[in-house]
Amino acid sequence: MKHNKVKVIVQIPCLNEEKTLPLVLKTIPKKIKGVDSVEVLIIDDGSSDKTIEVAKKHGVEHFVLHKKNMGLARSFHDGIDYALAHGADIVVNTDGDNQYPQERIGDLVQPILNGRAEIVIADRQTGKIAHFSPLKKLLQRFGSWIVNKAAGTDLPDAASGFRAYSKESLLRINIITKFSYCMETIIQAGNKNIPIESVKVTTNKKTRESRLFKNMWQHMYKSGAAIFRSYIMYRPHLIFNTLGTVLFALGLVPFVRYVILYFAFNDRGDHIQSLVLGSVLMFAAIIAFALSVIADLIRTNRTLIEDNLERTKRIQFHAND
Ligand SMILES: Nc1nc2c(ncn2[C@@H]2O[C@H](COP(=O)(O)OP(=O)(O)O)[C@@H](O)[C@H]2O)c(=O)[nH]1
Ligand SMILES: [Mg+2]
Repeated sequence: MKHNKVKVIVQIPCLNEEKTLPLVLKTIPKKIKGVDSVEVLIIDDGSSDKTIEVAKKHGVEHFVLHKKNMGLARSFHDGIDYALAHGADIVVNTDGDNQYPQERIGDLVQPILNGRAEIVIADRQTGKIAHFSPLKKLLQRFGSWIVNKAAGTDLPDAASGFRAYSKESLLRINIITKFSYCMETIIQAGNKNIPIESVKVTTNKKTRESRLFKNMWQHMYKSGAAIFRSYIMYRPHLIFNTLGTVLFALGLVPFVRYVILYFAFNDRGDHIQSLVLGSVLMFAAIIAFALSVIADLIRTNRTLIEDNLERTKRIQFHAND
């Protein structure tokens, strides 16, 4: 990093975390090697408990307040905006339920300070977490595998929310979906060739059930939808051309059958059904190929808009001064 003074802002998105927040705040290091100041930012997403009072009592000076619950992705987005506007060089995200070991924030920011990475993700080593069932562990691995495929990365824990982001990476990433910014940031960063590293950590004891997901199936469904959308955004060719090719091949079968029967066997019988089925499948294939072209055109547009957004953010946050 080229800055003389390095400021780290640790942001904690909170929804009614009065019970566990003191633990989180106490374990955030006051000093980090190579860093000049560590400050804490609470994003309160419409808590109805004493989250804000508790945070103030523990010396937190930065707040983003939502009067109404706006969701985690939006909270993350607003926190980033606030942190960059207040001079953060690195933004660390941790949870309010004390799931993550804040003591390790120093290790999390090192790869950024060394210039090796722009994003560092804590690897919770989910395979070793005692309260995760074997099925949940398997699904975690599968989820990470799909995200890595979409991003072109090789990260062990794609769903971990304990992360450090450099200012540079934050200027280039845009949170779009309402859900699962965790995976979205990886897929975007991977596709933009932003270097990501992971650091092994051990999670703390579970303090309560997840509030983001009622159960594993809901988690899977939502993650699946988010990943699918990312594929359509970043790999539209793969999706639509595969679909088109499969439909085309399927459509060819009844056609070929018809032609062979008609010409080779001179069978002039009732085979119009084959022609109809073949035509329908072929048309579907053409639509898929057309969607591929359209998706590609939209992607070109998005790239231009994103470039514009990055330049705007650089001006807004004085990144070029
Ligand atoms: N801003 C915001 N934060 C939330 C919301 N729901 C949960 N959180 C926070 O997101 C973090 C993770 O939530 P948690 O329930 O532990 O989900 P887990 O990641 O599945 O364990 C915690 O810091 C919560 O306070 C929400 O609706 N809005
Ligand atoms: Mg949690």
